[in-house]
Amino acid sequence: RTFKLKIHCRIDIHRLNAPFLAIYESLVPAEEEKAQQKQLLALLERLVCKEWPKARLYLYGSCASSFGVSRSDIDVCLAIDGGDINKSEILLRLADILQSDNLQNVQALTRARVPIVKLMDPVTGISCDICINNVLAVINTKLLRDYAQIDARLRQLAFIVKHWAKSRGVNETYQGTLSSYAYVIMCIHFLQQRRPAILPCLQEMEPTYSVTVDDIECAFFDQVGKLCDFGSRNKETIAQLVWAFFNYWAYRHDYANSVISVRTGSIISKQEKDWTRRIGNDRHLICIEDPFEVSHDLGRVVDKYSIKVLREEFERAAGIMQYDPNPCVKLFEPY
Ligand code: 3AT
Ligand code: MG
Repeated sequence: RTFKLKIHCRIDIHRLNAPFLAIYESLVPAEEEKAQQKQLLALLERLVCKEWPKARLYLYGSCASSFGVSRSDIDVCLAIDGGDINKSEILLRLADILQSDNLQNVQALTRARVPIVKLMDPVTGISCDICINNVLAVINTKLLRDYAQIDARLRQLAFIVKHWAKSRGVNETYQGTLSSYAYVIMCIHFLQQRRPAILPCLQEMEPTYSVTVDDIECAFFDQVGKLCDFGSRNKETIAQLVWAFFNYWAYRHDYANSVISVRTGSIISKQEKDWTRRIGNDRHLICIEDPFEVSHDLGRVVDKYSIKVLREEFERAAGIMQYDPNPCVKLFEPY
């Protein structure tokens, strides 16, 4: 009986590969959009260098990590030297400069957790956030991009998970659900845990890249061209992985005791991290260790209401993948 059920499920799941790949393809940004992003970055570079000749601009976030879907905002980091810089002053000056160059909706958010200037380019319609000296984010972007180059299934899975999370309203940190960055880390962890593994743990390998930022040592193996066969012993397809991902977060993850850790390529205990109880606003109801800022739980935004919403959404998705005849529609239905 079990045998029959398994066969049944496999046939169904293979039938879903083409539609999932089609959804993935429809989300990948066109070359033209990438060119427009570069053009906007070049314009910003010119404006910034006039005022601060030694400053540099870096793209980070999903448009640089290769996890950006079509029409995403771009994230830019202004790197500016000097220990005694006043970020608010620079952001306000930057906002003035941008406004005078006809960029639209320019707003300096100097009190945000990560202070930024927001803007929209009227020529391309692209929106952009500029932060200052957020070097760790530039490095975690590189880590994500390097993982994406090892196995194509990571990018496929992450696009589908992000699309699902946006459609279902569970990609809203201000409402206590998870950031896009957290979802990508969840996908990397998941693919590290498959047997045979689809992704290695780059931070456990001999480092070929190493920088120290804010006293945090960021070191990992980044010659990923040498790893492009890594996942080839695992033949799971994108449809199987989407099914297993939701099943994992619905029924297999131990929310009470476990922390997922891409840094170690494993699961570690909440006890070990002292994440067993609420401290301040960090409730640790779903624990996702940041790969570099190890004291930082990417799930800390989740509260006792939103954890229910999240887990119900994982269960809904797992149920649809298991039983629905047309999961590619139902999964992404607006909530
Ligand atoms: P979208 O495609 O924009 O939804 P994203 O990956 O660009 O996804 P964000 O725009 O929210 O995500 O964030 C931009 C980058 O900032 C991603 C990551 O490098 C960094 N970042 C975001 N949230 C965190 C966090 N909680 N801890 C550390 N770095 C973060
Ligand atoms: Mg972004």
